[in-house]
Amino acid sequence: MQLYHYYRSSASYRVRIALNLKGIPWEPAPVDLRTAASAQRAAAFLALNPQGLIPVLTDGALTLTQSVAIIEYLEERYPQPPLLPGNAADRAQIRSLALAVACDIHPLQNLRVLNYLRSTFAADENAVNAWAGEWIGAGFRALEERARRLSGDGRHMLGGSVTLADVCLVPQMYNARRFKCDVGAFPTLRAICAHLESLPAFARAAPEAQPDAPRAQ
Ligand SMILES: N[C@@H](CCC(=O)N[C@@H](CS)C(=O)NCC(=O)O)C(=O)O
Repeated sequence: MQLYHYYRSSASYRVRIALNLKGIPWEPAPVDLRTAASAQRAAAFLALNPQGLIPVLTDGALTLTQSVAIIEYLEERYPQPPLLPGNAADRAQIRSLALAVACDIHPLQNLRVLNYLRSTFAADENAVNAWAGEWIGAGFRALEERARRLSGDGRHMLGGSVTLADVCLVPQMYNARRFKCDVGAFPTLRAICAHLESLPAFARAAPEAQPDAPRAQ
């Protein structure tokens, strides 16, 4: 399998975590999102994903977009370890936690949204960080409360094993730190992330562990 990704794309980070957790070998295909390259808008990439967004997973002749759909494909093809465990109600809760990140929090800090704020509303970096912090904060306040109720051990969003909800949380916490969001009010989410980030599958998926990440001089 080949994953078109960028080291600090949080949607890509989700898929890297899922691939690693399931022990699926994958080949990285870096797509440079920085303005000078804007490789996501090159014709060759748009042929893969007309949305001009990463991640894209190819598996033989199959091309898939949308990180959550990709992870559910992996879940069906490689059921162990399950990222959607339990009964129908558990799986609905897991999806609800994951989609709170993927549908409601993350899209508001996507590169094209932030670039629009910069170009159309002359937002400087402080304004961009304030925008991101507002929406991450609103989303995390609700997730903090839900994790307090649903986590079985204070180390996972729901129950006591890694699920799709955890796979989505960790990259979003990375984004929160990147945009200098104050995460002090979210002790449950921070404790869950501290545990997950210590797991090899998560550590190997981290932005700084990717070959396309800038190396310290
Ligand atoms: N809902 C999509 C979101 C994908 C997405 O927004 N990807 C970002 C990187 S995290 C991207 O490619 N941005 C490029 C741009 O905004 O031009 C998913 O979960 O895969």
